[in-house]
Amino acid sequence: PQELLTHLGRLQRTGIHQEYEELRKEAPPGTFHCAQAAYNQEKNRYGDVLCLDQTRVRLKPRKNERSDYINASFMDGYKQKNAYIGTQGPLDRTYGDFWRMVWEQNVLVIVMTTRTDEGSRRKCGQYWPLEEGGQEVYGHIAVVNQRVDRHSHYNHTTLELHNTETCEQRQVSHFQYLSWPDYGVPTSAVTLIDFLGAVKRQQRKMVKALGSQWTGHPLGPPMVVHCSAGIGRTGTFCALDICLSQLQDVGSLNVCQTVHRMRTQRAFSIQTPDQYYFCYNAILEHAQRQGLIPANQ
Ligand code: PTR
Ligand code: PTR
Ligand code: PTR
Repeated sequence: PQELLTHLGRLQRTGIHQEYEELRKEAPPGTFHCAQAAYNQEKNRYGDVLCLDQTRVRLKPRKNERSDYINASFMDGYKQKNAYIGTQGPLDRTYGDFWRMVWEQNVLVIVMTTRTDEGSRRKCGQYWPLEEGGQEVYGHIAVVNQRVDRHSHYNHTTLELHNTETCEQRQVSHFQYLSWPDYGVPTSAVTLIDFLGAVKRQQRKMVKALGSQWTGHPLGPPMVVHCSAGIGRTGTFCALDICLSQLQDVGSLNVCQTVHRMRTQRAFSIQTPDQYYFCYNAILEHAQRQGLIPANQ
Protein backbone atom coordinates (compact mmCIF):
# COMPACT_ATOMS: atom_id res chain seq x y z
CA PRO A 1 0.00 0.00 0.00
CA GLN A 2 2.78 2.42 0.82
CA GLU A 3 4.35 1.69 -2.55
CA LEU A 4 1.04 2.33 -4.23
CA LEU A 5 0.73 5.68 -2.49
CA THR A 6 4.22 6.67 -3.49
CA HIS A 7 3.54 5.59 -7.05
CA LEU A 8 0.29 7.53 -7.12
CA GLY A 9 1.92 10.59 -5.60
CA ARG A 10 4.70 10.46 -8.15
CA LEU A 11 2.47 9.95 -11.12
CA GLN A 12 -0.54 12.16 -10.43
CA ARG A 13 -3.29 12.19 -12.98
CA THR A 14 -1.24 13.18 -16.04
CA GLY A 15 1.41 10.56 -15.31
CA ILE A 16 -1.24 7.89 -14.99
CA HIS A 17 -2.82 9.01 -18.26
CA GLN A 18 0.61 8.74 -19.90
CA GLU A 19 1.09 5.27 -18.49
CA TYR A 20 -2.22 4.35 -20.12
CA GLU A 21 -1.23 5.89 -23.47
CA GLU A 22 1.87 3.70 -23.46
CA LEU A 23 -0.28 0.63 -22.92
CA ARG A 24 -2.66 1.70 -25.66
CA LYS A 25 0.14 2.08 -28.22
CA GLU A 26 0.94 -1.60 -28.10
CA ALA A 27 -0.72 -3.65 -30.84
CA PRO A 28 -2.76 -6.66 -29.76
CA PRO A 29 -0.49 -9.74 -29.83
CA GLY A 30 -2.62 -11.99 -32.00
CA THR A 31 -5.05 -12.35 -34.90
CA PHE A 32 -8.74 -11.62 -35.38
CA HIS A 33 -9.43 -13.99 -38.26
CA CYS A 34 -12.45 -15.72 -36.87
CA ALA A 35 -14.09 -12.51 -35.66
CA GLN A 36 -13.52 -11.02 -39.12
CA ALA A 37 -14.86 -13.94 -41.15
CA ALA A 38 -17.71 -12.74 -43.35
CA TYR A 39 -20.24 -15.13 -41.84
CA ASN A 40 -19.37 -13.99 -38.32
CA GLN A 41 -19.71 -10.25 -38.91
CA GLU A 42 -23.30 -10.12 -37.78
CA LYS A 43 -22.28 -11.61 -34.44
CA ASN A 44 -20.17 -8.59 -33.49
CA ARG A 45 -22.02 -5.71 -31.87
CA TYR A 46 -19.27 -3.30 -32.99
CA GLY A 47 -17.26 -3.87 -36.16
CA ASP A 48 -14.16 -2.47 -34.48
CA VAL A 49 -14.35 -4.53 -31.28
CA LEU A 50 -13.24 -8.03 -32.24
CA CYS A 51 -11.85 -10.85 -30.17
CA LEU A 52 -8.48 -12.49 -30.52
CA ASP A 53 -8.41 -15.98 -32.06
CA GLN A 54 -5.97 -17.11 -29.38
CA THR A 55 -8.25 -16.49 -26.39
CA ARG A 56 -11.75 -16.59 -27.84
CA VAL A 57 -14.37 -18.81 -26.25
CA ARG A 58 -15.35 -21.51 -28.73
CA LEU A 59 -18.90 -22.78 -28.71
CA LYS A 60 -19.08 -26.56 -28.75
CA PRO A 61 -19.77 -28.05 -32.18
CA ARG A 62 -23.45 -28.64 -32.97
CA LYS A 63 -25.17 -30.25 -35.91
CA ASN A 64 -26.02 -27.83 -38.72
CA GLU A 65 -24.00 -25.01 -37.27
CA ARG A 66 -21.06 -23.81 -39.20
CA SER A 67 -19.60 -21.37 -36.74
CA ASP A 68 -18.35 -21.76 -33.19
CA TYR A 69 -17.92 -18.01 -32.86
CA ILE A 70 -19.13 -15.69 -30.13
CA ASN A 71 -17.55 -12.32 -29.31
CA ALA A 72 -16.17 -13.50 -25.96
CA SER A 73 -12.66 -13.98 -24.56
CA PHE A 74 -11.15 -15.93 -21.70
CA MET A 75 -9.25 -13.70 -19.28
CA ASP A 76 -7.05 -14.74 -16.38
CA GLY A 77 -7.73 -13.48 -12.89
CA TYR A 78 -5.45 -13.24 -9.89
CA LYS A 79 -3.82 -16.69 -9.66
CA GLN A 80 -6.73 -18.12 -11.61
CA LYS A 81 -6.59 -19.05 -15.26
CA ASN A 82 -9.79 -18.22 -17.15
CA ALA A 83 -11.33 -16.49 -14.15
CA TYR A 84 -13.52 -14.39 -16.46
CA ILE A 85 -15.16 -14.48 -19.81
CA GLY A 86 -15.24 -10.90 -21.10
CA THR A 87 -17.97 -10.47 -23.68
CA GLN A 88 -20.09 -7.93 -25.51
CA GLY A 89 -23.68 -7.17 -24.54
CA PRO A 90 -25.68 -9.90 -26.34
CA LEU A 91 -27.45 -8.98 -29.60
CA ASP A 92 -30.96 -10.28 -30.35
CA ARG A 93 -29.44 -12.74 -32.80
CA THR A 94 -26.81 -13.98 -30.35
CA TYR A 95 -28.98 -14.65 -27.26
CA GLY A 96 -28.95 -18.37 -28.05
CA ASP A 97 -25.16 -18.37 -28.40
CA PHE A 98 -24.76 -16.44 -25.16
CA TRP A 99 -26.83 -18.88 -23.10
CA ARG A 100 -25.20 -21.83 -24.80
CA MET A 101 -21.82 -20.45 -23.74
CA VAL A 102 -23.06 -19.93 -20.16
CA TRP A 103 -24.23 -23.53 -20.09
CA GLU A 104 -21.18 -25.04 -21.75
CA GLN A 105 -18.72 -23.17 -19.53
CA ASN A 106 -20.70 -23.98 -16.34
CA VAL A 107 -21.03 -20.30 -15.51
CA LEU A 108 -22.58 -19.48 -12.13
CA VAL A 109 -22.40 -15.69 -12.08
CA ILE A 110 -23.03 -13.09 -14.81
CA VAL A 111 -21.89 -9.52 -14.22
CA MET A 112 -23.47 -6.77 -16.31
CA THR A 113 -22.03 -3.29 -15.94
CA THR A 114 -24.26 -1.46 -18.43
CA ARG A 115 -27.94 -0.66 -18.78
CA THR A 116 -29.72 -2.05 -21.82
CA ASP A 117 -30.43 1.51 -23.02
CA GLU A 118 -28.45 4.63 -22.31
CA GLY A 119 -30.08 7.81 -23.54
CA SER A 120 -31.79 6.78 -26.75
CA ARG A 121 -29.13 4.24 -27.65
CA ARG A 122 -29.36 0.50 -27.35
CA LYS A 123 -26.28 -0.76 -25.52
CA CYS A 124 -27.26 -4.34 -24.86
CA GLY A 125 -30.16 -6.64 -25.63
CA GLN A 126 -32.72 -7.69 -23.04
CA TYR A 127 -31.32 -11.21 -23.04
CA TRP A 128 -32.94 -12.48 -19.84
CA PRO A 129 -36.54 -12.37 -18.57
CA LEU A 130 -36.76 -9.11 -16.65
CA GLU A 131 -39.78 -9.71 -14.44
CA GLU A 132 -40.02 -12.13 -11.54
CA GLY A 133 -41.78 -15.26 -12.74
CA GLY A 134 -40.96 -14.46 -16.37
CA GLN A 135 -39.68 -17.18 -18.69
CA GLU A 136 -37.97 -17.10 -22.09
CA VAL A 137 -36.44 -19.73 -24.33
CA TYR A 138 -33.14 -18.98 -26.07
CA GLY A 139 -32.07 -21.75 -28.43
CA HIS A 140 -32.11 -24.90 -26.33
CA ILE A 141 -31.83 -23.10 -22.99
CA ALA A 142 -34.98 -21.97 -21.18
CA VAL A 143 -34.45 -19.24 -18.58
CA VAL A 144 -36.81 -18.53 -15.68
CA ASN A 145 -36.56 -15.41 -13.54
CA GLN A 146 -37.04 -16.68 -10.01
CA ARG A 147 -36.36 -13.56 -7.95
CA VAL A 148 -35.07 -10.03 -8.25
CA ASP A 149 -33.32 -8.42 -5.26
CA ARG A 150 -32.99 -4.69 -5.75
CA HIS A 151 -30.14 -2.84 -4.09
CA SER A 152 -29.40 0.88 -4.38
CA HIS A 153 -26.80 0.53 -7.15
CA TYR A 154 -27.41 -2.91 -8.52
CA ASN A 155 -29.97 -5.66 -9.06
CA HIS A 156 -29.32 -9.29 -8.24
CA THR A 157 -31.54 -11.65 -10.21
CA THR A 158 -31.73 -15.38 -9.56
CA LEU A 159 -32.24 -17.28 -12.80
CA GLU A 160 -32.99 -20.92 -13.35
CA LEU A 161 -31.72 -22.50 -16.56
CA HIS A 162 -33.29 -25.56 -18.13
CA ASN A 163 -31.43 -27.38 -20.83
CA THR A 164 -34.31 -28.58 -23.00
CA GLU A 165 -32.10 -31.22 -24.67
CA THR A 166 -30.75 -32.92 -21.56
CA CYS A 167 -33.51 -31.89 -19.12
CA GLU A 168 -30.88 -30.67 -16.62
CA GLN A 169 -31.46 -27.60 -14.45
CA ARG A 170 -29.08 -25.09 -12.92
CA GLN A 171 -29.10 -21.78 -11.12
CA VAL A 172 -27.28 -18.69 -12.28
CA SER A 173 -26.94 -15.33 -10.52
CA HIS A 174 -27.21 -12.19 -12.61
CA PHE A 175 -25.75 -8.97 -11.18
CA GLN A 176 -26.44 -5.70 -12.94
CA TYR A 177 -24.62 -2.54 -11.83
CA LEU A 178 -26.75 0.46 -12.67
CA SER A 179 -24.66 3.62 -12.56
CA TRP A 180 -21.84 3.37 -15.07
CA PRO A 181 -22.12 5.11 -18.45
CA ASP A 182 -19.90 3.79 -21.27
CA TYR A 183 -16.68 5.71 -21.80
CA GLY A 184 -17.28 7.01 -18.28
CA VAL A 185 -16.38 5.98 -14.78
CA PRO A 186 -18.80 4.96 -12.03
CA THR A 187 -20.30 7.74 -9.98
CA SER A 188 -18.66 6.25 -6.91
CA ALA A 189 -15.80 3.84 -6.32
CA VAL A 190 -17.36 2.72 -3.03
CA THR A 191 -20.57 1.47 -4.64
CA LEU A 192 -18.62 -0.38 -7.34
CA ILE A 193 -16.37 -2.04 -4.77
CA ASP A 194 -19.43 -3.05 -2.73
CA PHE A 195 -20.91 -4.48 -5.92
CA LEU A 196 -17.69 -6.41 -6.59
CA GLY A 197 -17.81 -7.76 -3.04
CA ALA A 198 -21.39 -8.98 -3.47
CA VAL A 199 -20.49 -10.66 -6.78
CA LYS A 200 -17.50 -12.47 -5.24
CA ARG A 201 -19.45 -13.63 -2.19
CA GLN A 202 -22.14 -15.07 -4.43
CA GLN A 203 -19.59 -16.88 -6.62
CA ARG A 204 -18.01 -18.43 -3.51
CA LYS A 205 -21.40 -19.44 -2.15
CA MET A 206 -22.44 -21.06 -5.40
CA VAL A 207 -19.15 -22.94 -5.84
CA LYS A 208 -19.51 -24.23 -2.29
CA ALA A 209 -23.07 -25.36 -2.98
CA LEU A 210 -21.83 -27.42 -5.94
CA GLY A 211 -19.64 -29.42 -3.57
CA SER A 212 -18.00 -32.41 -5.20
CA GLN A 213 -19.90 -31.79 -8.44
CA TRP A 214 -17.31 -29.14 -9.21
CA THR A 215 -13.85 -30.50 -9.87
CA GLY A 216 -12.21 -27.52 -11.56
CA HIS A 217 -10.38 -24.55 -10.05
CA PRO A 218 -11.32 -24.04 -6.36
CA LEU A 219 -12.57 -20.53 -7.15
CA GLY A 220 -15.01 -22.03 -9.63
CA PRO A 221 -15.89 -21.67 -13.30
CA PRO A 222 -15.35 -18.38 -15.16
CA MET A 223 -17.58 -15.43 -14.32
CA VAL A 224 -19.13 -13.83 -17.37
CA VAL A 225 -18.51 -10.07 -17.37
CA HIS A 226 -20.03 -7.83 -20.01
CA CYS A 227 -20.94 -4.24 -20.80
CA SER A 228 -21.83 -3.02 -24.29
CA ALA A 229 -18.62 -3.70 -26.22
CA GLY A 230 -17.11 -5.78 -23.42
CA ILE A 231 -13.84 -3.90 -23.21
CA GLY A 232 -14.13 -0.56 -21.39
CA ARG A 233 -16.22 -1.18 -18.32
CA THR A 234 -15.59 -4.93 -18.41
CA GLY A 235 -11.82 -4.38 -18.40
CA THR A 236 -12.04 -1.86 -15.60
CA PHE A 237 -14.14 -4.18 -13.44
CA CYS A 238 -11.81 -7.15 -13.94
CA ALA A 239 -8.64 -5.09 -13.43
CA LEU A 240 -10.04 -3.82 -10.14
CA ASP A 241 -10.88 -7.34 -9.02
CA ILE A 242 -7.39 -8.61 -9.86
CA CYS A 243 -5.62 -5.70 -8.16
CA LEU A 244 -7.71 -5.88 -5.00
CA SER A 245 -7.21 -9.66 -4.77
CA GLN A 246 -3.46 -9.22 -5.10
CA LEU A 247 -3.45 -6.43 -2.53
CA GLN A 248 -5.29 -8.64 -0.09
CA ASP A 249 -3.02 -11.62 -0.76
CA VAL A 250 0.45 -10.09 -0.80
CA GLY A 251 -0.02 -6.44 0.14
CA SER A 252 1.08 -5.03 -3.21
CA LEU A 253 -0.29 -4.69 -6.71
CA ASN A 254 0.58 -3.47 -10.19
CA VAL A 255 -2.15 -1.82 -12.23
CA CYS A 256 0.00 -1.35 -15.33
CA GLN A 257 1.12 -4.97 -15.49
CA THR A 258 -2.43 -6.19 -14.81
CA VAL A 259 -3.93 -4.14 -17.63
CA HIS A 260 -1.09 -5.02 -19.96
CA ARG A 261 -1.70 -8.72 -19.46
CA MET A 262 -5.44 -8.28 -19.78
CA ARG A 263 -5.11 -6.54 -23.13
CA THR A 264 -3.23 -9.56 -24.46
CA GLN A 265 -6.33 -11.65 -23.73
CA ARG A 266 -9.28 -9.32 -24.28
CA ALA A 267 -7.89 -6.80 -26.76
CA PHE A 268 -8.57 -3.09 -26.08
CA SER A 269 -9.53 -3.67 -22.43
CA ILE A 270 -10.05 -0.35 -20.63
CA GLN A 271 -11.09 2.29 -23.12
CA THR A 272 -10.24 5.67 -21.65
CA PRO A 273 -7.48 7.29 -19.59
CA ASP A 274 -10.07 8.11 -16.94
CA GLN A 275 -11.13 4.48 -16.59
CA TYR A 276 -7.48 3.64 -16.04
CA TYR A 277 -7.09 6.43 -13.51
CA PHE A 278 -10.28 5.26 -11.83
CA CYS A 279 -8.63 1.89 -11.10
CA TYR A 280 -5.90 3.63 -9.09
CA ASN A 281 -8.35 5.81 -7.24
CA ALA A 282 -10.74 3.00 -6.43
CA ILE A 283 -7.87 0.89 -5.04
CA LEU A 284 -6.68 3.82 -2.96
CA GLU A 285 -10.17 4.43 -1.61
CA HIS A 286 -10.52 0.76 -0.78
CA ALA A 287 -7.14 0.65 0.96
CA GLN A 288 -8.15 3.66 3.05
CA ARG A 289 -11.50 2.14 3.99
CA GLN A 290 -9.72 -1.05 5.04
CA GLY A 291 -7.33 0.97 7.18
CA LEU A 292 -4.36 -0.23 5.13
CA ILE A 293 -3.23 3.34 4.63
CA PRO A 294 -4.18 6.50 6.50
CA ALA A 295 -7.23 8.31 5.10
CA ASN A 296 -5.69 11.78 5.18
CA GLN A 297 -2.90 11.17 2.67
N1 PTR B 1 -10.72 -18.90 -44.01
C1 PTR B 1 -11.67 -18.60 -43.00
C2 PTR B 1 -12.77 -19.64 -42.94
O1 PTR B 1 -13.54 -19.69 -43.85
O2 PTR B 1 -12.81 -20.31 -41.94
C3 PTR B 1 -12.25 -17.27 -43.21
C4 PTR B 1 -11.38 -16.12 -42.90
C5 PTR B 1 -10.07 -16.25 -42.57
C6 PTR B 1 -11.92 -14.88 -42.89
C7 PTR B 1 -9.31 -15.15 -42.24
C8 PTR B 1 -11.18 -13.78 -42.58
C9 PTR B 1 -9.86 -13.93 -42.25
O3 PTR B 1 -9.12 -12.87 -41.85
P1 PTR B 1 -8.42 -11.74 -42.71
O4 PTR B 1 -9.50 -10.74 -42.99
O5 PTR B 1 -7.39 -11.26 -41.79
O6 PTR B 1 -7.89 -12.39 -43.93
N1 PTR C 1 -14.20 -21.69 -37.92
C1 PTR C 1 -14.34 -20.40 -37.31
C2 PTR C 1 -15.77 -20.18 -36.88
O1 PTR C 1 -16.28 -21.02 -36.23
O2 PTR C 1 -16.36 -19.15 -37.14
C3 PTR C 1 -13.92 -19.37 -38.24
C4 PTR C 1 -12.48 -19.16 -38.31
C5 PTR C 1 -11.99 -18.35 -39.29
C6 PTR C 1 -11.60 -19.69 -37.44
C7 PTR C 1 -10.66 -18.07 -39.39
C8 PTR C 1 -10.23 -19.46 -37.52
C9 PTR C 1 -9.78 -18.63 -38.51
O3 PTR C 1 -8.45 -18.32 -38.55
P1 PTR C 1 -7.30 -19.08 -39.29
O4 PTR C 1 -7.64 -18.96 -40.75
O5 PTR C 1 -6.10 -18.33 -38.88
O6 PTR C 1 -7.35 -20.48 -38.79
N1 PTR D 1 -16.74 1.78 -31.69
C1 PTR D 1 -17.73 1.46 -30.72
C2 PTR D 1 -18.39 2.77 -30.31
O1 PTR D 1 -17.70 3.69 -29.92
O2 PTR D 1 -19.61 2.90 -30.52
C3 PTR D 1 -17.12 0.64 -29.69
C4 PTR D 1 -17.33 0.74 -28.20
C5 PTR D 1 -18.55 0.90 -27.60
C6 PTR D 1 -16.22 0.63 -27.41
C7 PTR D 1 -18.68 0.92 -26.22
C8 PTR D 1 -16.32 0.67 -26.03
C9 PTR D 1 -17.54 0.79 -25.43
O3 PTR D 1 -17.64 0.76 -24.08
P1 PTR D 1 -17.82 -0.56 -23.18
O4 PTR D 1 -16.79 -1.57 -23.58
O5 PTR D 1 -17.60 -0.07 -21.80
O6 PTR D 1 -19.21 -1.05 -23.38
